[in-house]
Amino acid sequence: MNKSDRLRIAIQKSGRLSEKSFDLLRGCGFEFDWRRNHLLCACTNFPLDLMLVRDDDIAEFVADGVCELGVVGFNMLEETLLGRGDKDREGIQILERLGFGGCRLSIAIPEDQAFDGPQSLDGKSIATSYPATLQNYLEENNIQAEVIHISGSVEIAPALQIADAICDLVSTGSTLRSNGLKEVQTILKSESVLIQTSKPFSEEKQNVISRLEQRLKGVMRAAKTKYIMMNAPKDALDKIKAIMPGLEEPSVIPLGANGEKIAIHAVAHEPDFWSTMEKLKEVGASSILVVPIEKIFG
Ligand code: PRT
Ligand code: ZN
Repeated sequence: MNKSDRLRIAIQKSGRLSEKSFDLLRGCGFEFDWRRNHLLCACTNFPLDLMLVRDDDIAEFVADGVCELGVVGFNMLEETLLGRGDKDREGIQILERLGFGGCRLSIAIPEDQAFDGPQSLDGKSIATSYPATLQNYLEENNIQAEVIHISGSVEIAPALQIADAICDLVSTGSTLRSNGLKEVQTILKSESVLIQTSKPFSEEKQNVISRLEQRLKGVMRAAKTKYIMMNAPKDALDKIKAIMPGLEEPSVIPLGANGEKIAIHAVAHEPDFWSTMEKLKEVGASSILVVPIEKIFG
């Protein structure tokens, strides 16, 4: 393969998304020639190079075609594209929502102040590291407020009287609480996404992306799926299927001489296996084993 046919993917070098981004790629079977403080890190068993950069630069690099793929928070993607005047996201394509790095971009005000809907922000000043996203929200909602761009520690702006309100990322809400603020309006919900450039690239690279995407889907599907085994009275089978609608074609094996008991083995998709196991026990299932699945393919 030509050197220029190696795919480039930008991920966060160090921060909240780094470990999960790495884990996902390692889960796909990619091994890396890891060198400390290098910007580029070659994959030794797949035509792929990692670009390790700040999260602020990822969407920019992908939109400019410096790399074909990137893993970035939707919040940062939106901010970058709006900042480039690309409201319709023409510069990139979202390939996958990755299910980690969940947070929301919200407006918060001092706890002791009243809020009667977004219009109460009229005439106020709002400090944020997301000026383009906030400006877009204000314009779409016809709110006349001043956007004050600050790059870090946004949550202390009201106490320092730099702004009346803030617009920042929230996950647990504890940063807001410990700064005497309350969340009053969510303007964007976010999670990490896999993005692809809209700039043209070779067919060879497109094939590599398709292979990478297929592996990624396999890893993500496996994360939500378990292999479940249990014993149960024969007449409980229908009740068990009703408890687990995500059960895929279970194998049912008669147990003992009279076949009154059965063993059930199946792949299952369940949001909460603990509560499912409790319900299974109630209908007579016993020896319930839930086993993780590493990969699902095909
Ligand atoms: O150095 P680099 O520029 O790469 O990293 P960074 O410091 O700018 O970003 P980083 O690592 O903090 O965040 C990277 C991405 O993680 C963000 O763009 C989001 O997509 C995602 N993410 C998820 C979060 C949070 N949750 C989050 N809680 N990013 C930041 N926060 C901060 C928030 O800004 C606030 O200060 O955490 C605080 C609030 O958290 P709670 O739990 O107290 O509500
Ligand atoms: Zn950053």
